[in-house]
Amino acid sequence: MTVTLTCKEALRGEITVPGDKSLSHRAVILGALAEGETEISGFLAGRDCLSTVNCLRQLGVPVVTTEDRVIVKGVGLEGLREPAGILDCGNSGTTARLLLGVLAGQPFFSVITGDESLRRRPMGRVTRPLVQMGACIAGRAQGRFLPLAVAGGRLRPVFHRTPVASAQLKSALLLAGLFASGETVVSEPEKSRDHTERMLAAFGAKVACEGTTVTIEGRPRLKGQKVNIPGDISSAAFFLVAAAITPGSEVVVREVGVNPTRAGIIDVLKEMGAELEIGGVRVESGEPVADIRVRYSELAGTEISGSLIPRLIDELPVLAVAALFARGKTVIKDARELRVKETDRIAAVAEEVAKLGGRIVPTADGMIIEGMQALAGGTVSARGDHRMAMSLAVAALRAEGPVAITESECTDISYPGFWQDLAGLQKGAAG
Ligand code: SPQ
Repeated sequence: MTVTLTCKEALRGEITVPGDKSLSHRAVILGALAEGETEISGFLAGRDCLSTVNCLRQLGVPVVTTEDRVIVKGVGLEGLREPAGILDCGNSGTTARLLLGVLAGQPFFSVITGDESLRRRPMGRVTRPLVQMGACIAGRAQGRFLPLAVAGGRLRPVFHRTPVASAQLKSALLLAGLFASGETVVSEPEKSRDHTERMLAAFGAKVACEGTTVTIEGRPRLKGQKVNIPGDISSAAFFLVAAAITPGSEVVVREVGVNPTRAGIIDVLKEMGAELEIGGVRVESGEPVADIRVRYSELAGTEISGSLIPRLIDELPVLAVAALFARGKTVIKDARELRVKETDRIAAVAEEVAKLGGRIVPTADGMIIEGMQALAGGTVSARGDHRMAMSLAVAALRAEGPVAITESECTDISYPGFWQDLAGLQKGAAG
């Protein structure tokens, strides 16, 4: 699908974005491993989370979806059954890595795979420690890429120091730790998003967090919960940046998750001079939630590096777009992980923006962007990467001519309804 954006209109109005993707995956997985029912509201019905639901169904977990709720009939830690077919994670790295942690602890055989993009993404960081815990995992390049065959079983707890700050790696090991007797410890170089720890504790697991180290005690009894999932800050990010860089804009995004381990974009946009107001802060299902108001203002370049990176890793492509229109230089570093996402997001954003006449200089672990650039119209490709599609849509709002974005249907992966919501906010300005 190609979407063509033609107008340089401001964005005005209020919006709630779909539920948080990371939380949606975790809620159905923990619901499956718990005893009793888990009732989830705000579940993201995007392609990635539906891949997780389908895999869980194949593992024998009844999951019922109604118009506004997902009900997971938990089977308990011992209740999953051997899948008759291959578990397909589609485009979702979170599904693959978190389920690998679960499958490692099962007394049965399973095969797990994904789409072309996911089959290129690194899995060795997860399979290596799971093998150390006692799982047998075989696959291409010594188990570094999907498809992977897992013969799980009795796991022993480990102390694992992760080479990268990755919530998926940490979560895979914590989930495997549920099936090991004793304490599994995961220590990261920087703190990655802590949704798994928070939700495990809410479901009744014994989890202790100290700095960048998490300890989980194995073999707990998890109890089904009611989980309310807030809007996804990674989806809100597109409208926060779009409003901040488009003259005349004012947008309120309601009920967004603002967990500090995810909300680095708020700090960076404020640092760049954006007019952001955070209101109505409250806690829902153990996660902080707020309403965010943003108005257009002139932005200034900044540096984004170090411990900030895991707090906004998925927002870097759209922040690179913001930097194109800021005064001065923006330097993004320590973000090598961007190269192993759905696409190599450093190369992809630099090459696609270049098609519109913009200049983003890619570096090994980030980007350098001189601000105050002008973009022309043109044709760009989302490359099947949802975050690229939406970042390019934001860039298009400031382009001089029409911008056609090919492969743009991939927004469904994390934000079904994105194009309608964008059009609605543009109409809000027109009306
Ligand atoms: O699930 P997937 O495909 O890996 O999704 C992405 C995204 O842009 O939506 C990354 F491509 O988000 C990851 C994120 O980058 C979701 C995630 C999680 O839910 O735990 C953690 C981050 O990945 P990682 O590798 O740093 O753990």
